[in-house]
Amino acid sequence: MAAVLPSDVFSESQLDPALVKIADKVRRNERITDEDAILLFEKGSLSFVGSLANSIRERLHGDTTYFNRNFHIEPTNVCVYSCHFCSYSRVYAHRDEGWELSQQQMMDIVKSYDGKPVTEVHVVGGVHPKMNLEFFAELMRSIKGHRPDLHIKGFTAVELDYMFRKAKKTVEEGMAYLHEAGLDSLPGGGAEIFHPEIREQICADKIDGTGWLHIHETAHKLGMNTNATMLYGHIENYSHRVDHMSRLRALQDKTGGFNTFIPLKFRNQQNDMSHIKESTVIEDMRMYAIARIYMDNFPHLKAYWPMLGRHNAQLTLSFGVNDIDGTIDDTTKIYSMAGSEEQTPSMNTAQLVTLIKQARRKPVERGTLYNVIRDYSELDVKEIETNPLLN
Ligand code: V47
Ligand code: SF4
Repeated sequence: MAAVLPSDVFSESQLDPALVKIADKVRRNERITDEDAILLFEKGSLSFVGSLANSIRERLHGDTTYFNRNFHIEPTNVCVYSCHFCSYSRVYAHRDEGWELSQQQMMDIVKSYDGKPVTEVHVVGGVHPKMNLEFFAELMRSIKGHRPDLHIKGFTAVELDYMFRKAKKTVEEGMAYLHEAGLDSLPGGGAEIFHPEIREQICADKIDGTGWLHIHETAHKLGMNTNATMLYGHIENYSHRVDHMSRLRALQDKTGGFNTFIPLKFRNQQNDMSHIKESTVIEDMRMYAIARIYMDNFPHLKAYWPMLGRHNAQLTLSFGVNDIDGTIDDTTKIYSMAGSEEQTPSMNTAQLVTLIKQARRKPVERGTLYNVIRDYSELDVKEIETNPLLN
């Protein structure tokens, strides 16, 4: 698909002059300011921001759309924290209503993928007071001992902060220890909204924004890549979103260690914030588009389909997104419990490839660090379905 520049689509005489200036910056490949981003949120129509974002996406990646083959391990949903948006966790006193996996049970999950072409395990869960640094270092060693080539993307900054403090280690010491044990990279969770005005209302008791950024910076210094998320569409306003993205963009300027930015749509089922209406699909697409325009130093923008639903994730491919995460294989509960359309999130390779091809994009399987594993654009879906190495 050829990149369509905004000037081809809009009659600029009808546009707010400030929006025209932003379009010019994008055309010249210049960074937009925080004020520009707020203006885009306030005044940029879906087609305006979408066309700008699409031109950036096509400049960076052409039609390439990445996915990976992965599964999750969620060691527990017992959590010492009580984030109001969380539908998933159970307090320690009610742990009988939740789950706590043993090392053996987690290794059984890993072993159930023996012979299957997955490349990544994503380990994420609640913050359990008894699952400590040593417990997780042992898990890392066992996974690597069993399957050394499996990339371990694990633990939000929230989980890491708790386990390092409990083990009386500095962030530097704790991170180096887990990395040595086998942890390869960090997922982007726990970021929510950094601004204290919002963070104190939705997740006051866990690590603050500065602490989250410090943990990711430390990982980057050790040569590990990480992701970053933002939980949007609840009580925050546009300036809180821009503040959040601005802190991430500044850290990325410093370290270059982030791979992908993942806006996460707030889902409102079975949590303390259920009275808040969810964002509309139009607002979701505008969010992705503005993220692509503003986060100029993030190579990738991901739509996480188990949370957004596969059809809306497909739509984001026209609004700046170039990655839709992975096969998942029904191994995560965070989003089904929060009311996502995806109650048993699982897509095989053929389904992911079809989803991407229907959007007229080029499906490419990647490793966690965006190394290309296979280009599926020329492969027929039947061929994928019948080849056990491909599906
Ligand atoms: O930090 C919790 C979010 C995150 C809700 O890095 C909710 O590749 C919406 O970060 N509505 C954890 N979101 C998951 C995460 C993630 C997922 C997939 C890929 C990657 C990656 C990271 O889930 C939490 C929180 O922001 N979350 N509850 C909810 N009701
Ligand atoms: Fe615990 Fe994470 Fe849920 Fe917060 S979002 S309560 S830290 S599991």
